[in-house]
Amino acid sequence: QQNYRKMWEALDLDLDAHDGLLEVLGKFYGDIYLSQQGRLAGAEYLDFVLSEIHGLRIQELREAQAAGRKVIGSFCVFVPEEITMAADAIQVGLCAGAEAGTEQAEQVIPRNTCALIKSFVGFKMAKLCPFTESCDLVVGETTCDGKKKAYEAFNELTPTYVMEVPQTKSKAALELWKTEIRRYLAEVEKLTGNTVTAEKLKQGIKTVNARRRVLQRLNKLRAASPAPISGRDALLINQISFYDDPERFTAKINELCDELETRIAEKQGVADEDTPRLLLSGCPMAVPNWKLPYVTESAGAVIVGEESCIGTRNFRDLVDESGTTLDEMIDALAERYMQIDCACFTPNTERLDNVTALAKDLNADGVIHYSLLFCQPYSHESMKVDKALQNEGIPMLSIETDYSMEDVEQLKTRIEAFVETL
Ligand code: BJ8
Repeated sequence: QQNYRKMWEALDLDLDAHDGLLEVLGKFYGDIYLSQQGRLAGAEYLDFVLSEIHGLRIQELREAQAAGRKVIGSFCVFVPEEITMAADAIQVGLCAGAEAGTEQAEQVIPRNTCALIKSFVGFKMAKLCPFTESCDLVVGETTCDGKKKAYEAFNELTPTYVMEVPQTKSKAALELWKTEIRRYLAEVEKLTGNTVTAEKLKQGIKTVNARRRVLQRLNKLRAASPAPISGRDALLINQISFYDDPERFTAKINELCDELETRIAEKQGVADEDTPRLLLSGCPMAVPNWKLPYVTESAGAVIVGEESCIGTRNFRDLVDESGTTLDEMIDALAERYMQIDCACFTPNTERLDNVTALAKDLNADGVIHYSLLFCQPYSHESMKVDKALQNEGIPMLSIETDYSMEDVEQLKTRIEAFVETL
């Protein structure tokens, strides 16, 4: 702790406010995670990573920086980590899952902005996040209007590079995206002083694919009944995948999956076999946003999947590994990323097929659609997702909320009522 304080000081964090944040986080974690019964032995890794969230991992990043490497932060699964890695930089997904610095944030972005955006601007302005403060560059993207405009304000606080994510899936859009990947590649080369070679990019693709594969493995195992892992723990695994070292993460989660396989063979679960199984679908849940999974699992259901960017949207598709030249690999990257079914695209009908297929694959009894308040793209799509699920006879509950705890009781009542109908 003493060493960490020096490190936090060097990062110019607001130490008192940061102490307060760690205290709340620790309490939350205890209530939501450590209180669970029958957790996996492999959850020790999750507890350790979380307990060291602002400690050991930050220290690793600082050491890497001292050795000349760069750290790049992102807020979206469109930022191609393969390229970042190929330039020997480290990419971290920045937390945007807690209410912090809201008042400060509202000085530079409108009040009717979603909680995720307010959170990342607030964390920065309140000097609370050692990840954000460790970044040599932050990479934004033109997805929703809220984020796109928030990056203009963010750039005034810290260097922010913006990738132009297309809004449609046309051929021209794919070509634009290829150009954007090349532009990003040049930017990271400039930042790091390293050249992205075909060999390095191939390695980056393999490392990120391996992480996707282990998350796919976990996802498949969750189809078992009784559910072998809680939705809370599975969400945490997905959240950690954005900032822990990729190779360590992949190895640890593979071990955890081995343990899950044994559990499944022994018909052991975290809930009884007749517990209603729910799929969460919609906006990403960034660390430490555990509110909805906690409320849902306290309302007598178990969560068996997350159709979101901190979930299947991040690992469903792999990059084709057969390319040998830089050009071929960039094409393969562009094609893979353009399969992401984010609600910011129009039209985005593939998401409707993907949600229904996932609900069936995971033997879900129902779906909770989660939109953050003021999130236009996902709120619009909740209606379409509802219709698509209805056609397949799968019930859905639509929830709109933010990060405050004020509506927890109300949410619980609604979810309990929904669960009773299943
Ligand atoms: S690829 S989902 S991570 S953009 S909740 S900020 S959409 S108003 S997060 Fe996303 Fe990339 Fe798409 Fe995924 Fe805007 Fe909505 Fe807020 Fe959102």
